[in-house]
Amino acid sequence: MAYDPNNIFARILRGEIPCKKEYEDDFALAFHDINPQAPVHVLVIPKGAYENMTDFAERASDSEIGGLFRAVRKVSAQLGVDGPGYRMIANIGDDSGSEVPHLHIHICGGRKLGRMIP
Ligand code: DGP
Repeated sequence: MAYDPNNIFARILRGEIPCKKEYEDDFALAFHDINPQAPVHVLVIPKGAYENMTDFAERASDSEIGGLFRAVRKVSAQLGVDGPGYRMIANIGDDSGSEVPHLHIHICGGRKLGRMIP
């Protein structure tokens, strides 16, 4: 499926829709989830147009891939969850329940998280 340039996160990247920004650099933007599932719930997205992790792994440059994961690390430190721990989630495809077709890594933490491996 082709990337939809009008998905909600593409519009956030273009500044057409506001977000509560936590972090930004050349490769990534991080903002607070609109419907938080934990005391800390932030989404980290690449600036490039990638639908999900499959698309990203296939088409993104090594710099973009490194940049996204370094941003996750910086955001976790900035939010203070790197010490106590946190969970990264990237939903892919229909079975995962993924809603927004722009790659996003959820960072969830700030409390003890239940086991979630199905
Ligand atoms: P997923 O199910 O993995 O596709 O997660 C999508 C997440 O995006 C979900 O937790 C809610 C969040 N979300 C959806 N629309 C918006 C929005 O307009 N702003 C923000 N900040 N988050 C959004």
